[in-house]
Amino acid sequence: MLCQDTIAAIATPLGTAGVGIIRVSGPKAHEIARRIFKPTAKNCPWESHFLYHGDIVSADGKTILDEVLLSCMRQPHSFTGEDVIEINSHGSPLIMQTILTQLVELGCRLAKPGEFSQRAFLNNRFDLSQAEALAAIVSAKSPRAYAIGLAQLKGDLSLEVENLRNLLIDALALLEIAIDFSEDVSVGETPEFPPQIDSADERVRLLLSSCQTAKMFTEGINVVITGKPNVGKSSLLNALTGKKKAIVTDIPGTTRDLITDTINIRGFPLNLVDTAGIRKPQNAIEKEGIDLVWENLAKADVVIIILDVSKPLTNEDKKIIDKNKEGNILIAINKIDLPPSWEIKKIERLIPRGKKILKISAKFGMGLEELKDTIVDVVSDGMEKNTGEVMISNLRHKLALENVQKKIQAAKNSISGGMSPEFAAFELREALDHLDEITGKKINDEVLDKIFSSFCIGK
Ligand SMILES: Nc1nc2c(ncn2[C@@H]2O[C@H](COP(=O)(O)OP(=O)(O)OP(=O)(O)O)[C@@H](O)[C@H]2O)c(=O)[nH]1
Ligand SMILES: [Mg+2]
Repeated sequence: MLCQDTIAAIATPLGTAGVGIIRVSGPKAHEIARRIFKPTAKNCPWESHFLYHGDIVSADGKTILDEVLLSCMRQPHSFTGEDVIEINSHGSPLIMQTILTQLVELGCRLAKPGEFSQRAFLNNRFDLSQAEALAAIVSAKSPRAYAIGLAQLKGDLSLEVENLRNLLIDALALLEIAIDFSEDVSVGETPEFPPQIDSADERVRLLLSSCQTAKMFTEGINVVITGKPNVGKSSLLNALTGKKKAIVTDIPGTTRDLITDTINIRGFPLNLVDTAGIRKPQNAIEKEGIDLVWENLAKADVVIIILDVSKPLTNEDKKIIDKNKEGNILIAINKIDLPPSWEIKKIERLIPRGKKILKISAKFGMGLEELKDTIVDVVSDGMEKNTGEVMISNLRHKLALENVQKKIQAAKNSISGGMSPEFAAFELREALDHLDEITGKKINDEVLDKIFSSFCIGK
């Protein structure tokens, strides 16, 4: 499906850089390139997939705007499947904008966000899940998130969806046969159960079980640091990030706002959140800060509760432990460089068995490596160990798969309930429709527009 209009956009981030890329796609791409580009070589062959050196000139041909490298890719062998040109200009926002303006004057339309990818999808260069993987790669926060996106881009998820489709289609074929012969089945006899339904069900279950792990790799693990004032929460944030992100003083109640930063541990992005110390608030500002802490504790994947070993434990410490102890917590006993004023055994009695207790000195960097490892252990403990398989990292795919699962379940129920095979066939056809939403085989234009509009301009 080739589009009528030719679109153009700056494909690199707007800012100063060595090189910037302006991308043009559509039926007039080459004609426009010939008008705006003066090649250095006398006999420029304008062959596809070659890079040419020359100048970009103004529409009247009188002014040189920049010295560039230009590549042309003829359809269908281009990113979008259309005629494409890419201009590698100098990376000045002013130059790139000037070239883009020229392109528009010569008949290009400014591309909408994600429009190049949308055209690639419409021209079957890849399916929808692969297009989404492209966007995920661009915004990946960790090497593992990148790897998940890359596997999806290479078609791992598309292949798994295809395998699932085949299982459901085979099951449907068996059900159709059963429908044709249903008059021969006597009343009360349960129709044959196509084994492919169970196989498909198991594969969908496995895919869905990867969501939580994938989400942690892509969005990161939310680690909230809590404790009463002055125990060393901000010191820990600074020590873990290696930056002076938060103000550290010996005045209790220093931190009020949430202070966040992300670090990467074993491929997981850890979104660290330093918070206000929890105590009876002394003023309205501190109260707001402490309210924020409780909100964030509810959303945390892991809570680090800090206790100061150099000062006596108080009811505030106990209250913080008590309110969080059922979640994913780990206790960091801080300031171990100072003489202790209580014994660790005291804490063991306050928390459920199996919760981790670590000794650290945020100020002197002691015990931090173990702490980082333990944070990842705490979250990865509950995950299914299927990280080598295809992973689902996109909410839209997850929702579609949940619907597939519901429909498969409905099909199973109807067969085991002795209903006519037509009912199960109906459910499986709906399961197939939901499956096709993932790859975009069956999806309405509005949803498509919405998906692609969340991509970057020039992508
Ligand atoms: N000796 C020692 N002092 C520490 C350690 N960690 C923090 N401190 C000191 O404890 C004081 C409080 O540290 P902060 O990191 O500001 O504590 P906080 O928990 O963020 O305090 P609030 O923001 O007030 O809730 C500062 O004087 C730090 O230098 C440590 O491991 N050893
Ligand atoms: Mg602080």
